Amino acid sequence: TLNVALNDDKHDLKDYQQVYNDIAQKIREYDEYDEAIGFGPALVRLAWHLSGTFVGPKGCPHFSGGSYGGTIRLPKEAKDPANNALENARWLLDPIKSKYSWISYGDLYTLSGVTAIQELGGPKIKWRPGRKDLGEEYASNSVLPDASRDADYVRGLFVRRMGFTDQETVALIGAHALGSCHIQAPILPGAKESTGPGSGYTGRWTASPNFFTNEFFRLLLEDKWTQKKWSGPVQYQNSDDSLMMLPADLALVEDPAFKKFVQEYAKDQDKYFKDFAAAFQKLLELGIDFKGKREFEFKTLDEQDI
Ligand code: DDH
Repeated sequence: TLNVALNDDKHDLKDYQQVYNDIAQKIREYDEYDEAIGFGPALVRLAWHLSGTFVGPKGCPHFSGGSYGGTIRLPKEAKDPANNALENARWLLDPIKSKYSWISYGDLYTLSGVTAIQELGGPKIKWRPGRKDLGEEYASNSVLPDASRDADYVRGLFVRRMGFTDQETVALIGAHALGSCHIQAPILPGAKESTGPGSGYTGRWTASPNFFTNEFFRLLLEDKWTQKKWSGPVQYQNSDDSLMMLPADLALVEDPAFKKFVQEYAKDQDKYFKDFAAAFQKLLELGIDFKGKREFEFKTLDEQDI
């Protein structure tokens, strides 16, 4: 069980906007990273993998995981194979953590996910601070999703274990509009070699992996997905073999209840953005009681003419 007392509000919107801006500048600075996708998608995945360790449900006195303790920085959790390649995202944020030593890892990593979603053209995500760093005894391992599995598994993990609805589950997985799968972790700026293995899957889900869109849903429905012939893990390719899907992605169109939301989001980007924003905030707050705490909403660099 976690100690979920929140840090006092010593910092205001101005302080957190400054951290947001520094993260956003880093995303801009290293736009050539990972075959010109940049660091945005990796930061979204970092926030999700920190938060998605939650074993709930909310209100149950014996829950574990979630973003509160910032535990993905600790060896037990960092070395979970599901977290391969995320050392790169943490590398990007280390100098920001040094500059703003008052911010906890949980707050910094969740804020970086919010920053990336917004800077890549996604919706505004409401965000709340107050997480505190916890030690290795609170770190998780082996609780993040297995990409080779089906709809029942996905529902078991998101709905029964984490307390999301079917609709929120579909909305969250639509984040796969961003980024790509890696056999080897991308090479860091200034480095010669990869930091280590990736997930073992390969390819991008969409043709615009550095823009947050509802493309993932449209492609799921409109392209033709066949099993890729290769020696790697089972994954799917589209008609011209330019894009990919994981088995757990295709589960969203194999299950009728999930598919209903895929169809809705493919048609209606505004609805998708609204639902994603709410579900992503819920993900970042799993297991934490923020009742009555102020929500912050950040301006993008563009909106500040930076
Ligand atoms: Fe994911 N994801 N994800 N994912 N994910 C991968 C990459 C990215 C699964 C598997 C993989 C979510 C849900 C699931 C992002 C966001 C989100 C990769 C490739 C695999 C594998 C990693 C690599 O090789 O570098 C599975 C399985 C699930 C599931 O739900 C069943 C959710 C909910 C999110 C979210 O953000 C809310 C993003 C972004 C990436 C791209 C990362 C990158 O570096 O690029």
